[in-house]
Amino acid sequence: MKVTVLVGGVGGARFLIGVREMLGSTPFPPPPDDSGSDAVAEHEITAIVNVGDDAWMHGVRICPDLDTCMYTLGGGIDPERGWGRIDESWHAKEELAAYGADPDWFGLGDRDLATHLIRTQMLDAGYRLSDVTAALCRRWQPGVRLLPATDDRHETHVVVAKPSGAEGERVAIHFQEWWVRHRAQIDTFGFAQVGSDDTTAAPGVTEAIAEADVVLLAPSNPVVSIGAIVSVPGLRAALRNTSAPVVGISPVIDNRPLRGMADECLSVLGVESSAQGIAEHYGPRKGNGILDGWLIADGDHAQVDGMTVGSAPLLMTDPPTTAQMVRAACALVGVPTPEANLR
Ligand code: FO1
Repeated sequence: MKVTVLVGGVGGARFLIGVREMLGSTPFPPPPDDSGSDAVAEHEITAIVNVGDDAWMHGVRICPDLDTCMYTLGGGIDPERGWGRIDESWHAKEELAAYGADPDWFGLGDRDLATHLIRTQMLDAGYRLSDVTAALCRRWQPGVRLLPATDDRHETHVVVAKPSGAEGERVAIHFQEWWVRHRAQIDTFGFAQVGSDDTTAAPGVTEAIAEADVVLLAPSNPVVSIGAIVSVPGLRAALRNTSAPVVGISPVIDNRPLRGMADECLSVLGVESSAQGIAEHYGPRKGNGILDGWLIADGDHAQVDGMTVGSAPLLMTDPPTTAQMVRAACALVGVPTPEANLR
């Protein structure tokens, strides 16, 4: 079966672990087909990854959500932080700060820096972000096809009250500055995608949505992760037109996000940070929204006309538990899935 997942951030990466647990690995990058074998793999997992968090810092291109997925699936992630590399050191960051180089608030790890240097060199050489991602995954072998939502610049910037500005003065800052430096604790008025005017979906992205047996929206931040992906021209239409059912997994339990700041982002848009509020925000495909199914945490409640709502335990404690969440999401819309191979 073909499963396509829209993901961002730490929650999204953890969710992909569960999809891979259920279906097994999808070789990525694909092996050179010198084998001539036209054997079609039984299952295929494609992740469409948010690039709204991406930023140029200290002369390198940083892609937090792509790297979080790549490191988490490839076994290189720092599990406590949920981002960056395990066994990390921060000498380059300290040296940059000693020079007074800005920004000094962003955690650039030494091991992580190698990823950004390779990526920056390849981008400078003219490779697209999707090619760069496949090349980096030659080392990490994530077992899931990782596609950036777009190869174009499509950064999330945040409109805030200008720090030490005149009353009512506003300024747009990069999402990373809002998220890391200010921890969202600043008067915030909205989000905007900044980048090229002719942003298009990366190669394979709309096909992965159109040809899927099921499309899943991971329990990622509905605004700056899922929202930033869906804001790529053509993606909302692809979701509304695919023959595959589209199922969202709620990012809240007991109407609170596990980690991250989904509630901060939702409140900026005036959306209630609850299973009900987020369901209405995504909307039913039978209306002008993007969901057919909505899987919420046991104990939470949601009811939206045109949307099939189900509940399950949503705490992603380990891969088999997360795999059960994936099965529950597929079952909600009648998509059969392989049973847990009882070890
Ligand atoms: N998050 C932080 O809270 N503090 C950091 O210093 C930080 C550095 C960082 C470096 C590379 C990277 O890939 C991610 C990093 N993150 C950091 C996480 C990132 O800001 C957010 O988790 C995502 O952008 C939101 O999903």
